[in-house]
Amino acid sequence: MFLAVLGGQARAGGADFSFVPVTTQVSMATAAQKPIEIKCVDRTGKPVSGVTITRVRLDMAPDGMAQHTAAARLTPADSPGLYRVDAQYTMTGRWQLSLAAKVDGEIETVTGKIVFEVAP
Ligand SMILES: [Cu+2]
Repeated sequence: MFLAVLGGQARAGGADFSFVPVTTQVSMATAAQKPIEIKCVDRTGKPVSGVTITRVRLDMAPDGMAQHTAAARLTPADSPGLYRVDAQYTMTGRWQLSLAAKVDGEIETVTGKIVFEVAP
């Protein structure tokens, strides 16, 4: 019994969690009121609580502008694993959010990339 539990934990890893977008489009004009939201989920798609975001990068790599960055701040929203992404977008097009996080009970760092569209 004890060994079986250890075996299960050994197979778990950072890849057991992922970041997914709740919305994939945001308007530059209303981004402050209606920001992009993302959530951290487990393999079954269930939202995960106990997430600490450790790194955030926002850039336009999907449109060939990896050097075009913007500051981004993730704020926990009102349900587990859900975050709103506050950013000052300076251009329409596709933006990529690169994330690293720690999840309670998981030793490995969880990473993820989310691409979304910024419309006028
Ligand atoms: Cu750009």
